[in-house]
Amino acid sequence: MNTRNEQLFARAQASIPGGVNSPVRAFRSVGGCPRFFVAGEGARVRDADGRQYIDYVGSWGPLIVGHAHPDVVRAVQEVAALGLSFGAPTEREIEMAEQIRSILPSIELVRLVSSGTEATMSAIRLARGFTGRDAIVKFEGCYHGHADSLLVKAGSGALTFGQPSSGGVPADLAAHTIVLDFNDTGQLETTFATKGATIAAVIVEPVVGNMNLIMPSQEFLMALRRLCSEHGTVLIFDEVMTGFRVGLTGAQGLFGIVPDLTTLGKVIGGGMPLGAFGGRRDIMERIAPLGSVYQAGTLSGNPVAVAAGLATLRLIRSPGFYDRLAATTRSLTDGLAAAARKHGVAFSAQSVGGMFGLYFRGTPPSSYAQVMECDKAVFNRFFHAMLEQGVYFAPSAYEAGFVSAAHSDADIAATLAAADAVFAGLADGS
Ligand code: KE4
Repeated sequence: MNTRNEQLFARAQASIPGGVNSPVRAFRSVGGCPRFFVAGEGARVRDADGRQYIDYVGSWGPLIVGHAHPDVVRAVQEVAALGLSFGAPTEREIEMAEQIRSILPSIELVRLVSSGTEATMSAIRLARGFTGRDAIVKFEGCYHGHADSLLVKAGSGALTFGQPSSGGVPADLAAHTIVLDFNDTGQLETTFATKGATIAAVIVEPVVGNMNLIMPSQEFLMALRRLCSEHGTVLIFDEVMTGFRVGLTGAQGLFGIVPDLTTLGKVIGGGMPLGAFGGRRDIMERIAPLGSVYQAGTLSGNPVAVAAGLATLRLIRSPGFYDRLAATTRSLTDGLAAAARKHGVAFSAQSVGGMFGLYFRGTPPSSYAQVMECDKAVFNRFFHAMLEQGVYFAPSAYEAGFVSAAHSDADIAATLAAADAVFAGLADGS
């Protein structure tokens, strides 16, 4: 007898490519049938078969205060009742821009958009317009959304399906994208020594979340900053995932690096469609209507999305929010590593703020090559076994995980109890 999830998946595939509106949701790399969720509350979600899961995806990062937080829902209801969109400026957008600037002082001017992809696509065009150069640098395994220039050796869903370089991207456009190895400072130095004068921008996930969680070396980030300054290259920190996630001031605050531009998304919308890009005034003033670099959006700064974001920012700015979030996340990763060790499973885990990585290798990877050494088959068995136990991790070995303020000690304890049984099963090959 087919489950409701299976019935919905079959129906979805009749009308939607792969049955999903974003590829990584399709369970293609872990196998099996995606769960169709009907409701979320706090740290938990419920699927079409009525099964509940402790959720460590949180819509891929936005739900840092948990599902359906009453303050966020109320803000959305109140603002929606006043009108969903005007295509004209509203005071709330100014408040959001002021909030972002007060939290991230590297941002002097900021433009709101409707997704992380729009933010990074716009930032790349702006850097090219500002410098008059065409080449950009990205790093293998990093994912910055699906703009053409950035779908070259990308991470996340592209990596998950083994198509890191997408079809449909013209070769003479992809030729302007130089792909280097994350954390390889020597290669960076060499590239800038020979091509620095041609490079418009470097775009980087300062803490990588799209080839699983990879931490940067301080040396690498400092070299990035120094080399970009020396060669007049725009340094873009793509903080769509790390912004307000690894700490209130993102990776730039954590590592003390001042980027020229920052891209944001996810948390700033609290689950609603909102992204942003911003940074140095002299660069941002090149954006239309002030400058020659065009960028626009019917729903940019949408009042309802901004209301959800503002309610979320109010909650995350409460005293001790990130200390508690980091402690909860660390108790998860420490507990999982202890359970794996107890059963002799080759496993490691790490966390930063409310974000974590799980690896089926003895130590956390620090490069794309080391990520490729992780045992993906064992991860897939772990993923499904945990799903059966009512714990929902990202359906891909190449994604980071997320904890919310709604995850209680009881949720972590329940997760670790499930993991103990699962690691025991993995150890005896079941
Ligand atoms: P969106 O266009 O999906 O809002 O943002 C693109 C993006 C840009 N930069 C970074 C660092 C990102 O992580 C993302 C999107 N992240 C993925 C999860 N790894 C979104 C999930 C999906 O593609 O469905």
